[in-house]
Amino acid sequence: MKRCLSGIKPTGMLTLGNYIGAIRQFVTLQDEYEMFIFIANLHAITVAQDPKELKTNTKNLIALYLACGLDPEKVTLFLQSDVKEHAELGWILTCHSYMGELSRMTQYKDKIAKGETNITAGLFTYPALMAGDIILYDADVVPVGIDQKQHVELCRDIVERFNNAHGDTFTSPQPMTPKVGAKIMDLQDPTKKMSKSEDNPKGTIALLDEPSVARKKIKSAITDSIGIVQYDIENQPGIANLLTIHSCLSGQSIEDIVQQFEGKGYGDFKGVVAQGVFDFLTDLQAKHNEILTSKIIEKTLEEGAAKATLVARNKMYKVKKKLGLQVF
Ligand code: AQP
Repeated sequence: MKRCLSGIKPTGMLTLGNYIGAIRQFVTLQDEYEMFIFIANLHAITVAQDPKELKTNTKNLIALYLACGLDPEKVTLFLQSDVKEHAELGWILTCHSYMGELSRMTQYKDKIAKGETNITAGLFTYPALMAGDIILYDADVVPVGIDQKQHVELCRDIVERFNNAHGDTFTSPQPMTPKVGAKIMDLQDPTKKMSKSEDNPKGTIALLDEPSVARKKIKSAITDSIGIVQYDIENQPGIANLLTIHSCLSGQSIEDIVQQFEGKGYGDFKGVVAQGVFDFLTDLQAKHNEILTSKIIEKTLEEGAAKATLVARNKMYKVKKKLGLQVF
């Protein structure tokens, strides 16, 4: 069985973008692959985190993984920091990455472009840690939203370099992005990605938003003056984004939705999208609350860490031998 790995940072409230671009894929892939899904808490601390909030976000994230349909019987679900080998391999791969390639990574480049000055060394080197996360398990595929594709490509370069230098050691992973929904956009600025650490909550639907608040956010999403419900990402990015959201949540194709709203206005369209989001969140949050009050989170993380550690330790032994770090 081929292996699949991915993770999400517990850096805030998970958004509809995280669900549509990432978690939804994890759920469909869990029957096909041997899956490793983790909570990327070592990545979260590349920017300052309030420890209390980080703990809450971590619990919410694991509960949301489960509420969205990940089955701990099929998937190894774990906390990155519980498996020490992530940090260990991350360091080794940092020593196999070049400053030039790391400085071309979008997150770092964007922060530099915005003139941010308090960028940590961790934020600069985290793509090497991410490469380690993936190849520690010899993952064949990595389901990600489009923003993370670049990091998987970098991982492939590092694997090639490492394997050339030390002999065949790691599997080269393939990024996997969904055909529809690889980049859900901000509702107030549909030219930029919906992000959980966005300052303006109006443009973002958090999975734990009050459903009625989420409904209002959809209804006040920025659109255009063209007035036709059609998929035109360049001239109608707001409508294209709403069509994508509705298609992913309802399972209808974009073409079918466009046909359904022929001759109708944006008000009607937004009303239906908003109701879909409301229903989705209501159902998800009921499951999430049930999971939070059970003991399943603790058990899932404990068992997941034990299973992941077995694989990771075995791999690290081989890596250290190749590098001359393992003497006996
Ligand atoms: N808007 C999005 N549309 C589609 N996919 C998305 N992802 C994130 N936002 C969208 C995908 O979710 C996975 C986990 O992302 P992450 O939290 O580890 O990192 P991120 O991409 O940096 O997500 P955020 O929400 O933007 O976090 P912050 O604000 O903390 O930086 C990834 O597969 C990502 O592609």
